[in-house]
Amino acid sequence: MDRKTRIGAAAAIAQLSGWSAHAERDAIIKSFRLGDFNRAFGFMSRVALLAEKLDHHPEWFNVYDRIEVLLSTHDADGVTELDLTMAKFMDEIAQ
Ligand code: H2B
Repeated sequence: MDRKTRIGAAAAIAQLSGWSAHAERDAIIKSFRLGDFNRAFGFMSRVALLAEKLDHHPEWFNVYDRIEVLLSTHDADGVTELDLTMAKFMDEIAQ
């Protein structure tokens, strides 16, 4: 399947833990709490490198150790395999 084929938020969260479907958009969201700003920024830096590699970029909001993430594929107007890949990577490095 093409990585930009829409799978939808429900299918994505069924394969993840701690992610929710956005109320208005076909998008998945999660709030990460990483303990301090250094860890939060390190997390964002690692995600930024993957985002550039995949040409797929998160929407996020950061205050100190908290990062609110929203993943959706704008070109597909919804959640795709690319969002799933990115969500799994975030979960992996947030440990
Ligand atoms: N990020 C996300 N989340 N969705 C996209 O559809 C997308 C992107 N498209 N990053 C890419 C960039 C596109 O705009 C460029 C031109 O390839």
